[in-house]
Amino acid sequence: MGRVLAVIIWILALGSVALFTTKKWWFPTAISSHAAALDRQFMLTITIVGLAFTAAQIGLGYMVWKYRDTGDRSRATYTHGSNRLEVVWTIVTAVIFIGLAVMGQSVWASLHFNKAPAGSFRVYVVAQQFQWNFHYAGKDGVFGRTDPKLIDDSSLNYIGLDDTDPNAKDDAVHSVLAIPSGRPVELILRSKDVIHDFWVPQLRFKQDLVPGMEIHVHFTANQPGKYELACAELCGSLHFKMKSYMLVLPEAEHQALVALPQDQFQARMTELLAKYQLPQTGN
Ligand SMILES: [Cu+2]
Repeated sequence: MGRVLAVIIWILALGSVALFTTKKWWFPTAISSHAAALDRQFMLTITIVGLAFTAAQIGLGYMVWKYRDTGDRSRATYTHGSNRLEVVWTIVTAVIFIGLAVMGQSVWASLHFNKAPAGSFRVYVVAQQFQWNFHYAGKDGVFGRTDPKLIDDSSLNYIGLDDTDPNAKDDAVHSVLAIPSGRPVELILRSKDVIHDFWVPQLRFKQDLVPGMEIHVHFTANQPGKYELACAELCGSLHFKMKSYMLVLPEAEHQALVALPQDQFQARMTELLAKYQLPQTGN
């Protein structure tokens, strides 16, 4: 029985590793400028963790095999172990994992902690159960005033935009995120109710939206197209419906879109959504 268990452990371990090494299920093709560095870090981390996992499982199977019940009724012996070994592998493990964490934070921190570059295209993202609202500044590039007291979902004023503010006249609010290709984008993330999470797998970008907080993040997408945008935080009973699209548009097409007045903006967005196709799955 001990041998069977050992072999099962090895098969399960190698099967798990094969799921990753064959890359049958893998990330979609990346479309952001930081993605290469992030994917490199991911590969490094998963390779080191994978090697440690494989070694540990092979060792576990070996112990199960070697110390199986052979029916000779010999008594087990107690050993206290080795303090030196304990210290060595604790330090080695700590160095590896702290090293990976320190290396990994540089890309992440550059997008989450640093200020967005000057000239970034800015969008306010207001999440709510269960939809995305993207607030565009319009032709003047200045956001109209918003006030939580003016929020009225029944009249479609989801973000509380103050119509009396002159800067709000050319603003547009839409459920789809449209950003320029090749130009930095700054998102200012807010939530009206619970924690939501902005996630576009191709962007290699994921960030929570937290009620009461205004979270600034930035990135640059460089591949025009239509991409699925999901809420990646279980935010309520209709969480699964909280999805939308992100359109990455060539700069000129994007500039023309955001300069349109609100009603034409909505119509143009519908056209653009039909014009661009989602990437083929599995790539
Ligand atoms: Cu959500």
